[in-house]
Amino acid sequence: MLSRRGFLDATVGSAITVAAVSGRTAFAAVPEIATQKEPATQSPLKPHTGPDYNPVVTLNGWTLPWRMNGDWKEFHLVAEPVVREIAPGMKAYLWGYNGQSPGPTIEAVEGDKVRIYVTNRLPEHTAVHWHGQRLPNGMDGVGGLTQPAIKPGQTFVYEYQLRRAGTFMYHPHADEMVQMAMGMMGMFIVHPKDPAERRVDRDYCFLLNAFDIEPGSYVPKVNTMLDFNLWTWNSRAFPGIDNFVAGLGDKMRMRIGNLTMTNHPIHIHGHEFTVTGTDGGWVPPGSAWPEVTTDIAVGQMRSIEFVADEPGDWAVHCHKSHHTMNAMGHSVKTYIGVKLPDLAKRIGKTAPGFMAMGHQGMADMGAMEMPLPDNTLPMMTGFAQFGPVEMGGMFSVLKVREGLKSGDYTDPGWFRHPEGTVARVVPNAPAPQRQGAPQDPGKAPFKVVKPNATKMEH
Ligand SMILES: [Cu+2]
Repeated sequence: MLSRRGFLDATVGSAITVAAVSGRTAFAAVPEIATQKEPATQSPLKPHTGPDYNPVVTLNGWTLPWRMNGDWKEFHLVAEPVVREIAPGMKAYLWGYNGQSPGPTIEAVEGDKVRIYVTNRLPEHTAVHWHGQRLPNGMDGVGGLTQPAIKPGQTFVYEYQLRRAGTFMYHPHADEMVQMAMGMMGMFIVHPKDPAERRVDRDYCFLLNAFDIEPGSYVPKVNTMLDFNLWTWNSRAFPGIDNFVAGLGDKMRMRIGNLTMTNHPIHIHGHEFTVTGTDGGWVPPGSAWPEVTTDIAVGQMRSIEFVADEPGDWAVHCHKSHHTMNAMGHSVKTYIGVKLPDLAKRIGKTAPGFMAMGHQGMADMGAMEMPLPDNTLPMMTGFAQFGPVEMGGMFSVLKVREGLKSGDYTDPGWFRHPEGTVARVVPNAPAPQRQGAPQDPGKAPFKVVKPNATKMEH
């Protein structure tokens, strides 16, 4: 979780380590390298050059610093192996940029001339594609097609002018399946030239990504096509994903890009939003459409906006329920309808120590402290003020609070509900017996279908 201290540190710049800069090297041919290893959301980077804009907040991430060189805005990306904490209790050995996966968010303004240096510290060649940008063909970053691959140890430079505002991404177009499965990706935000255009109070961005990491291991399986077991936002899984903090009445934006191999219906509780941006840029205001769930297909970007007008702790999640669980759930059998204590007793005779779970659906997994292999995450996890949340993966909380200062992203704790506004138990209400309900599946008046043996499809 984001701590106030973490934020203050980031504000004064100490959380970002910049390679030692002397007066002589400050304007060397290649800009210094900024690195970030902290998994907490870092303070947005206020513009120190050019027109004003309200900077984005990268969920569990950070923004790449830049320098001006004449009228060019210069950035330096370093493709390299990184260690990313997916959530407390699990680390992954990934590939990313500047110390982290995803890489830092690149942020600039419509009309800016950008010069982006890319240094390759990977054990293999790479190239960077600027997904969604309009640019000269030779700057498009497709290895072999528009440029030679960047070999290990080489530094390439990309130069182009940002022609339109919007939400974009960057990722390799070289050994793509491996490099994306290893976590190489980042966001690229271009603000409108006019600071008043499309302005919001809080502007969050994150990428949808996924990994296949065997419990107990650290390196993603790079040839997995669909059957991933860790569904993440910016390479973090719940409860490792920071909250979206909102002041009551704030105009909110979430910019979401999908670099997984499947679609994700992203759902926000308690509010309706409008889709204000797509891959193609801004949706004209009269055409923005209202939703509470928006499906984001592979390779797409969506910008959604709403007014945070309902105080509370509101769930924000992918609506595919197997995307709100973590690695340890993927091989759990269905025990619904099985009298587990009996089964456990029988198995226990031959396999001492056998633990049965799941006779209340799978809720036991959330409440129980299950023994886990080293370095993995329980399927359903996380606690809130009323008990286990029983979630994992692509899940977070939108915390809307009255009286937050603008720019304060500190976790405000759990919501204090006004009296009488929480669903409650009805005392002394016996559950009525169902009439004629079959107690034994053997006597069921319907055909018992054999469980489907096919693999779960993601
Ligand atoms: Cu999903």
